[in-house]
Amino acid sequence: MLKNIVSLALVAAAVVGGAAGQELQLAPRANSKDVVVAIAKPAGSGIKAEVRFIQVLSGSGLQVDVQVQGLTKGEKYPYHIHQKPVPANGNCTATGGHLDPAGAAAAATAAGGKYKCDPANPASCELGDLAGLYGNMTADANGAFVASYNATQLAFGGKNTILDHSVVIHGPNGTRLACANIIGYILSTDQDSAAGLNDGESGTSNTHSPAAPRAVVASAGMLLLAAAATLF
Ligand SMILES: *[C@@H]1O[C@H](CO)[C@@H](O)[C@H](O)[C@H]1NC(C)=O
Ligand SMILES: *[C@@H]1O[C@H](CO)[C@@H](O)[C@H](O)[C@H]1NC(C)=O
Ligand SMILES: *[C@@H]1O[C@H](CO)[C@@H](O)[C@H](O)[C@H]1NC(C)=O
Ligand SMILES: *[C@@H]1O[C@H](CO)[C@@H](O)[C@H](O)[C@H]1NC(C)=O
Ligand SMILES: [Cu+2]
Repeated sequence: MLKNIVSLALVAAAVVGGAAGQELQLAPRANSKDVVVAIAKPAGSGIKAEVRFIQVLSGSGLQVDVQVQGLTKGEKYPYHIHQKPVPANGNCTATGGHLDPAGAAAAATAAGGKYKCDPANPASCELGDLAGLYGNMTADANGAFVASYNATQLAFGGKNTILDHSVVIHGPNGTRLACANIIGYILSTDQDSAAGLNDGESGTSNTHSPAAPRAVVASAGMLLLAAAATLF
């Protein structure tokens, strides 16, 4: 268990250093299972952010690591996972509304009320309402914000998948200041699966010699394969 936490931390550190598609060096892991991560790097309006989603090896959900620079101290910045990807021209308005597969917002409206996320009752919250569930971004004296939490409802597959969606950071008045697509990666110490090919190995055994760990940018389909191979 402790080893898993340590490897996840190392994996996360390794990912930050690398650009998309570039080979990344990973620390040896306690077992040969692939780790699936996804990263969004919203930038704009003087804000630079990185939001990492890391598969939690035990239990459900994703660990979310948020790092932001360029905020104004004293202001509150809501942020969410939005439904649609960011188009090539970077237009944050084109990302549509919040990711809400269970229809929490519609349910609130149908009940005659206004949507309000009560973190004590996650069912009242849109799946993508990260600020509502875990708090707004706020700046320290250096204009930075850091947070880390486990979002048990988020997933890399199924109805609660975050893949093919985007992260949007709003200003205090709701303006969309920065946005980016959520890009998935498979991190593996296994050369075959690092190339996105499921070699059919099951369980925790790995008959491969420990090849140089690699990471690849993954499509949603590849991530689903890897997630399935990891979880079951
Ligand atoms: C941005 O997207 C919105 C919503 O799709 C659209 O109405 C607007 O015209 C777009 N703006 C630009 C500059 O493309
Ligand atoms: C998330 O959950 C995992 C597994 O239980 C745990 O190892 C990790 O420390 C948790 N992360 C946070 C930020 O609470
Ligand atoms: C909202 O705030 C942004 C800065 O966060 C500012 O540029 C914009 O003019 C504001 N919009 C309105 C309608 O006040
Ligand atoms: C988050 O920030 C928004 C915009 O400033 C504000 O309307 C909302 O009340 C804040 N939420 C919390 C829980 O502070
Ligand atoms: Cu939003």
